[in-house]
Amino acid sequence: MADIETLKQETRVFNASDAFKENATISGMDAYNAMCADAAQDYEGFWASLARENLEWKKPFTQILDESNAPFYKWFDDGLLNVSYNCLDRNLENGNADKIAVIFEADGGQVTKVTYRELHQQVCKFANGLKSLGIKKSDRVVIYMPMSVEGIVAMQACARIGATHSVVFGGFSAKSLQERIIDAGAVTVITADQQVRGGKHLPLKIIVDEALALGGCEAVRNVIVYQRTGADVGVTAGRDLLMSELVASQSDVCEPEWVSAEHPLFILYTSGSTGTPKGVQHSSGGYLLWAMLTMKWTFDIKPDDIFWCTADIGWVTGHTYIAYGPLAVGATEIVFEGIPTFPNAGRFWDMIARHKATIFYTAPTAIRSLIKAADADEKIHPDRYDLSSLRLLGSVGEPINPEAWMWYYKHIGRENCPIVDTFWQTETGGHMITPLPGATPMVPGSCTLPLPGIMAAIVDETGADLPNGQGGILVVKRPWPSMIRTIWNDPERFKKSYFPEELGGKTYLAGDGAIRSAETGNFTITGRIDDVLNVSGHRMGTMEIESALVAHPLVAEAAVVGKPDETTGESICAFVVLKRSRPTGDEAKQIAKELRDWVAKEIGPIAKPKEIRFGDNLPKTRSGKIMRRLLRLLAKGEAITQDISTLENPAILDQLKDAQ
Ligand code: 6R9
Repeated sequence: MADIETLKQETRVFNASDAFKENATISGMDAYNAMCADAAQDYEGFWASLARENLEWKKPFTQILDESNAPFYKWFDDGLLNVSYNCLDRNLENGNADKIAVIFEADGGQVTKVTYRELHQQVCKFANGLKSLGIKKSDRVVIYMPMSVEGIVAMQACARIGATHSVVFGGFSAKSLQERIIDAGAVTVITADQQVRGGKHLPLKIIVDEALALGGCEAVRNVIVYQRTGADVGVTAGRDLLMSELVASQSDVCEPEWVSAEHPLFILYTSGSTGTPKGVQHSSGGYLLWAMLTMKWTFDIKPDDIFWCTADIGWVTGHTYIAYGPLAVGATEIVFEGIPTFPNAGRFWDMIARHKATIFYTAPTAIRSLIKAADADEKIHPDRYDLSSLRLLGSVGEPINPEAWMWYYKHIGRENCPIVDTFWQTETGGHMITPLPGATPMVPGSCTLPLPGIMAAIVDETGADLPNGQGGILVVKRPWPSMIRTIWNDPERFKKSYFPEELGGKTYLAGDGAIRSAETGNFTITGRIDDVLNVSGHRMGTMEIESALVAHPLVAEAAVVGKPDETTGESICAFVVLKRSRPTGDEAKQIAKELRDWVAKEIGPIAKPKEIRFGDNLPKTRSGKIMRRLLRLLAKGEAITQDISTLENPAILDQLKDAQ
């Protein structure tokens, strides 16, 4: 992985071809600068006209931005609309009824195509089904589903009736699912019997049963099961229903529930630096506006495009760039059930060629692992596939190192596709800092410039602006339409986490460090400034993993740090003190395995520590604080040259030096 010093010295610059530029929605830097100037001159007017042009309102808004209760900002609050209407009905009215909305490819390769008309029907039927169960506006519905058309239908159906969904990634454990069901106060869980990934059938419904059995989920009246594999997963009478039976007798007409632009469309849980995951609450109007604008600005979406975002609907990228954005702009999108390495690591390239994808959006971690795979096996090297349909590439989830960028550019884009390195977060709802493909000169490893109207800046701990060339804290100085509205059930934590008093209480704190180039003003993200890890683009709090470890009967104390990893960006390294004597050799290996499995059960397999090291103690200051900066160095295998005079027990460092 390139470090920040190498990134700062990155001098390569790439531009879109003239042909791309000419046809681009935002063409050339003058156009970009003009939009930024418009936003700066009349901030509210800028967003208001975009919201009028892009969204269809049942009742137009008269208020634009309401800052009276900052930082609980409101946008377009008195306007009424429906997100599902904007994504589906609108396409039936404007000539897209028979256009393919979704090309679904199953793990095993079966392809199903769904038109806008069919998707609309499915959503209306399911929405009526939900209503028949008594689910109504503002109820919360947890969705624990595989990548599927039905998953998108479930989300859209909730939006149609004004229920707030909370999608939980299918890799989370029963315990994580239970915590989210309880926090959201869900009345229904929508799931599938099983999910199919890499040829394996994995449980979903059984995990829902386990989650509900853990207790505290009494608000859940029903579990709706989409039959993906038809496996026998048991039925709890009076509670469980098959999705197919629920929709069978439903009408395909469902009047949308018209809601305020501020109505919570969804809650999505994400990791913070402390405590339990935070339920990030998003709006309807501002959020959908952003999904549409970024489809147009960043992805330059055109009617003939075949758009493919490889994310899972369990993450925010799958919300904005699978479930909502592509549909709201009437695009055709690919939805993929499986994994990039099955049946072999050429799957993505094969799918691009077969479906003639034009825009491809994935994560650096996938790119890095596919580079490795291509190096190891000539037969699945992307050069062997016809990728000529591609015209634009995107990256999301973590910093992309310049070498991976160059490989992506050369071997996937064939030096003919701009790459948009999109920086954003669950909390921001959509892209924030990213090249505009027909305008911004691209620099490998840099997310370049903020979108028009996004007042991103780099400041020090007191909130004072830093000059370009000096690294600091990334903030956004003005509210924007798709920003997080609050943390569900915890407005105080919302204020503390994102609008801290030290920065004046009105500046959004992203939680990332960044630096701007002295020459170009380009932003480069330098990584999280809090205790959040990014493993394969998945966000995880070190505290969450530590709590899971100490919940194991053998563990006395645990500290978790991130370690740079060539493929996954970061990997999890846990330092553990047991209640018994420090294990070594085979016994250490055995206990380490047991702890890994334990964490997988507590949180999910994505949170398994790659490395576990045992000590008699952890390095602590005399006041008893764990010295994490030393643990980070130990994890990296670097020599400790800093002052360790405040360290209570220096001998411990030797013990923790080596992985077991
Ligand atoms: C969309 C998404 C957010 C965190 C964010 C940052 C990292 C995302 C990035 C990036 C550098 C990019 N991140 N995109 N870092 N360059 N293009 O990933 O949301 O899961 O909430 O993660 O991911 O650290 O703060 P989320």
